[in-house]
This record gives sequence, C-alpha cells and structure tokens, in this order.
Amino acid sequence: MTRVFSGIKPTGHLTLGNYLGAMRQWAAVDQHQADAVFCIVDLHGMTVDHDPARLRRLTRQGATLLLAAGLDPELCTVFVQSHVDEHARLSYVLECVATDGEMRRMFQYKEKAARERVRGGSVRLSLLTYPVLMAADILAYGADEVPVGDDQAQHVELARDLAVRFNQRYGHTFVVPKATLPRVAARVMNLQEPTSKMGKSDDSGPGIVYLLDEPDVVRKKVMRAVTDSGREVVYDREGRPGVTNLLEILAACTGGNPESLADVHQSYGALKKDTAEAVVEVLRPVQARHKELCADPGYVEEVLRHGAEKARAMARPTVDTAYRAIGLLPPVAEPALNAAR
Ligand code: AQP
Repeated sequence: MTRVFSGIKPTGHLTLGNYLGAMRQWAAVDQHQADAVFCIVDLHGMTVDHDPARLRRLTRQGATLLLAAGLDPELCTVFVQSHVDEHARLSYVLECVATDGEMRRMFQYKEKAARERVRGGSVRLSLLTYPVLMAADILAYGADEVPVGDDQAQHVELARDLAVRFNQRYGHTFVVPKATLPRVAARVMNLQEPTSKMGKSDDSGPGIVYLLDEPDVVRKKVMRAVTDSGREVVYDREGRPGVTNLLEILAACTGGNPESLADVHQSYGALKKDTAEAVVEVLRPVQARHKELCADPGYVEEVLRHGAEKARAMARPTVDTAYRAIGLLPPVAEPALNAAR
C-alpha cells in the first residue's frame, strides 16, 4: 500500500490555504486510499521567533483542526512531531548528507530570511536547515507520496535528492518520495496581495481567511479582496491575479472549474459574493466539529498519544538502519553487556 506523509507547522492559526491546498485532500482522499501519516510539525514552529506558550496552544489547536477537518484516527495516524524522537535523530544524519548551498537555494529560506532581516531580527540557523528536518520527517516513514501545496514542492524535491544520494553512498535505505499537488488551489493567494501566497504567519490579517474565522468575518475579507483594474471576470493568473485567485478559491470550494466559473460571472461583485458564501459553507462543518472536539480535550490527547506510539514504531526501524548504514556504532544491548563482564 502506498505510504503518504504530510504535516503542518503551528506558526499561526491555520488558513484557508492550508485547508484547500493540503488538509482537505488528506481527509477526502489520502486517508482512504493510502497508509497515511499526518503530523503537526511543531519543531518547524521554532524556526522563527516564537513564544513557547503560543506554540503549545497552536500545536493543540492545529491537531484539533486536523481532526475537525475529517482526519479519522481509525484510518490514518495523527501525531505531534516532537513526540517522536526519530525526526530529530534522522535530521542530523541528513545534515551530514546535504550541502549548505542546497539549503541557501530554498525559496522559503530566502523569502523568510529577508523578511526577518527587514524586521531587524536575526535569522535562526534552524530556518536554514529546516528543509533537512522536513526531509527527515518524510524519509523516516518511507513515504512514497507527500501531498502538499505548491510552496512545499521544492522541499519535497530536496527530500528526494537526499534519499537518492544517501542510498547511493551508504546502501539502499530510503524510499524516494514524490510530491502530489491538488488539482486547483495548489497556491491560494493573499486576498490583499494576490501575488503573494496566503501564509498563516503573514502580517496582512485582512488578506488571510483563517479556518476559525466567523462567517461574517469571512464575508468581509472576501468582499474586500483586492481585484484588478479590468471589469470582466477573466481567468488569467499573470494579468488578473486577484480575480483569478477568487475563481480558484470558488472552484476549490464548489468542485467547479475556474475557467467555466469565469464565464458565468458578469461582475467582480457577484464573484466575490459567491466566493464568500462558498468559503463559509466549506468552513461550516469544520468549525462545528472543532467546537465539539474542544469540549472533549481528553479525546484529542488520546488520539495524539496513540498516534505517536504508532508513528514511533513505523519510523524507528528506518532511522536505525540509516544510523548503521552511515557508520554509527550500534549501542550494545543490556544483556550482551552483562554477558561480556
Ligand atoms: N496558500 C496556500 N495555498 C495552498 N497550500 C498551502 N499550504 C500552505 N499555504 C498554502 C500548504 O499547507 C500545508 C502545510 O503548510 P505549513 O503550515 O507546514 O507551511 P507553509 O507551507 O509555510 O504554510 P504557511 O501557512 O505559509 O506557513 P508560514 O506562514 O508559517 O510559512 C503544506 O502542504 C502547504 O503547501
């Protein structure tokens, strides 16, 4: 059976981009068709300036939202990355396989490091090395496929390169993974800056629809979305990024096709209204289930505890194999020690 792995980092409240670009596919397709493993990658949440209490809160909220979005612990494995030591163990080994040039070429690193510098902050070393930790996340589970939004495709490519390089140098150890992208909404754009991705840690609040936004807040954000200077509703990513983004969101929410949706909308106002209502409807069941789950925190904790146990058992053999293959001496087991005395 195909093994699928993916994760979400708790650097902010989860967004419509996270949902349409990733979570929805995990719940609707991946968990039913594959041996699927999903986690809240909290170690990645420390690659930029962070508040410990907020990180803990967002980790719990992210996990609750994964379940609210439809992940079913009977069908897939759901856990928190830092609960399974294998991620950090393997990450260091892969740092010994990756090069610093590879890290510095990553688009996300360049963008986020530049943003940190503009803010006058320092850039954490972990921001540079985080794609290696992400490769470890994927390779530890022997994932064949990694369903992600378009912004993460380069990182999955790196995981492939590291797997191939490790296998060639040290013997076959890792499955070589590939990214799978959604048909539409692979990159949901910020409603206020439609040439930038809708990212959960961005500053532009009005341009970001959060999964827990009240319906009226969603409507307001969509109705105020920046559109383009023309009047006709045309699907054209280059020339009409604002309108195209709304068409893609509407298509993703209704299962339609963005080009055909352009033909049936005569004005920007009508398109915004339909998009706002479609988003409200998509978020409604997620928000209702989130509310129920919040009333039962013990259930979420139990899912995460059990998920971490399952994940550990899946990852440990591969990480142990990688340790041996790269030349690390296996620890001597207790009984053998006693026998040698
Ligand atoms: N705008 C987006 N459109 C489509 N897919 C998206 N994803 C994120 N934003 C969009 C997908 O969601 C999954 C989890 O992403 P992540 O939280 O681990 O990291 P990210 O890609 O860096 O997402 P953010 O929201 O932009 O976080 P920050 O602001 O902290 O960097 C991934 O599959 C991602 O592709």
